Amino acid sequence: MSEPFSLSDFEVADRAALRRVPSLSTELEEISEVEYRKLRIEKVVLAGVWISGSWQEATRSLEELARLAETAGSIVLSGVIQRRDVPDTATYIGSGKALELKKIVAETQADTVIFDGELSPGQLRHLEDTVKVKVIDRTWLILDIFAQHAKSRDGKAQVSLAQMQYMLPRLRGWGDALSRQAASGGSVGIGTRGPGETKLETDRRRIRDSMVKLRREIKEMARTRDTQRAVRRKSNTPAVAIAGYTNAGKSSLLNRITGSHVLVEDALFATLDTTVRKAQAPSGREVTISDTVGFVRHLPHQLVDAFRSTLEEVSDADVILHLVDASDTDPRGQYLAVREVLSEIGADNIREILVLNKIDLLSKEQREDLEHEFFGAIFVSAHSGEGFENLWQVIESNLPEPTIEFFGVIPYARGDLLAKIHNEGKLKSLNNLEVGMEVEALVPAELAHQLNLAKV
Ligand SMILES: Nc1nc2c(ncn2[C@@H]2O[C@H](COP(=O)(O)OP(=O)(O)OP(=O)(O)O)[C@@H](O)[C@H]2O)c(=O)[nH]1
Ligand SMILES: [Mg+2]
Repeated sequence: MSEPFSLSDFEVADRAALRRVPSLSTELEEISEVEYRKLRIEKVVLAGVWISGSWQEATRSLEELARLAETAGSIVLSGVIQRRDVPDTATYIGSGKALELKKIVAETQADTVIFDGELSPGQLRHLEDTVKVKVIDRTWLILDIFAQHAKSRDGKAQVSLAQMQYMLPRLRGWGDALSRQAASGGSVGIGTRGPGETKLETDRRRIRDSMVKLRREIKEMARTRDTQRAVRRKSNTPAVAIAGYTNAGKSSLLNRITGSHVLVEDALFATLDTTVRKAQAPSGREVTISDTVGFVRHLPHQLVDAFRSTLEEVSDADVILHLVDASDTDPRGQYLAVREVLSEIGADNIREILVLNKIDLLSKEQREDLEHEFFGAIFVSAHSGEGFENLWQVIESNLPEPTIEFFGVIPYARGDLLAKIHNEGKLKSLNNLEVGMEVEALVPAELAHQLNLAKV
């Protein structure tokens, strides 16, 4: 997976020698269409259209699609890009190209074609009818990766909901033969179907029912998380959220700052669940730092919707560390894609610190170019630790200021309050008097209240 994918690298004949997965046709009668779509995508051909931008951008996009496909566990056999002014309404790539694709599929014995975009239900149907194998798009591929990586109950529910939402308008049913067979009391899903209901209708009904249930579950889980966040907020600890493109090094950054051991992997979407940890800034002030799911170009809006409550960790933060992989071929593209999602989740007004990570991989010239391009950004390496002192300084200067002035004398026995001032506020002066400690500080409201109660 670490090898960059190159379209010309593939020896089609070589790959075709691989054993073909046994045909799915016999299984189709036993499973619902949703399950069929979820079947492991094994040997794939990629197809994209080049509409705007440079040729380089078009290939880069297909290369990223290949990485996504590999992350989902497939072997990429071949890839095609078609130049068009607009995608074809019926077949996305155009009917001529679709026939060409059919030939490539037959030659390579691929079992799936993945399109680099989101296909309309009609396009999906046309293309499946033409190429005669399963057709999926970038959106479904990303949903599939999320489904494979989701671990928590919460994450699984959110992904399932997104998958169903995507699937509902795209269900095809398996043709008349199958529904007739079912209607006449065949072996398909006995007892699950009302009188006269086709398999397609049954699938639709099942999905709608499950979606209602999932929405309810997700809401309940979100409530628990809201409560936890409310507790953290009440303690006046500023919240710093790490956001960024998938594989930018967000989990690595969290681990370095907080000494945690969140899974770090050279894979897309390694992290789906949010981790929140406490950390202490060099001045002693406490903050929480959260690591969460990464973003990608054209992140499916179904996912953004379903993950909205998870992403509140970001949209509710005081400061966002926007992490960009400086060693990527297109850091600006990553940056823009993340900005887009941030604005979609209503986080574009939050203070944002731009951090370019993985500078240990850059040459001197590359670094200078990026320093010029991303003027004012912080350059770090989560691996070597370079730049972290500076990063902390910038984080601290962006934390919300404690607002209440306190001046008074607190008893020596209340060292706990002094510690709190260090953690949550700013100590301006400290005089040790006979009766106690004379303190001048800027503190949050809650702590000001406690200090006033303890004052001598
Ligand atoms: N050379 C180098 N590699 C890094 C650095 N930071 C992270 N990596 C590598 O980049 C890959 C991704 O790191 P993660 O921390 O998992 O990235 P992430 O942003 O959490 O990724 P997802 O959770 O998958 O979105 C891993 O192979 C890391 O070892 C760095 O500063 N330098
Ligand atoms: Mg991660």
